[in-house]
Amino acid sequence: MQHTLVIFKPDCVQRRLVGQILQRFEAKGLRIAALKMIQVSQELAEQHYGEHKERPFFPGLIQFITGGPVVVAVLAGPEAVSVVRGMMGKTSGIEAVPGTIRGDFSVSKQNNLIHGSDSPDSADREIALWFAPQELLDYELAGQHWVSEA
Ligand code: 3AN
Repeated sequence: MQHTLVIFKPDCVQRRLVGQILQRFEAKGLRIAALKMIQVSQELAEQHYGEHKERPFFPGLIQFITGGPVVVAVLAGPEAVSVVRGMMGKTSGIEAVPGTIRGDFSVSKQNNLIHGSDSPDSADREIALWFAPQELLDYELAGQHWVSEA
């Protein structure tokens, strides 16, 4: 069982797509382990996107992610990191394949609706950045054995 961090970015909230996209993850069989809406601070944004600090799009990215409220979640399931990445599609909504979230809802590189951790190590780092340990809930879903083996 793996955990991954998903951010429903400000464009997702503003376009009223949070419910629809969260629904895809639930329908897939992932469990919501944590969920909240927050206004991202400059500091959290810079920490989260630290690896892109030198990139030309960094200032715009920070402005974008702090530009309105986000919904942030921890999703749990077998291979949750790669399952979510696959469902997201390529970074650019223009290149993302139809059927993926970005392929279906985005035509932008920056305004691509959601973030998902890109590796289990990133997931650990990001979950610790966005959530306090007590915000993650460990519970059983009814009928889970009909969804997955683990
Ligand atoms: P992903 O979200 O697919 O893992 P990353 O980690 O390469 O993509 O980039 C992080 C975020 O930076 C993207 N989600 C997107 O919002 C923004 N971004 C990436 N590349 C560009 C770009 N060329 N121009 C503008 N924004 C970008």
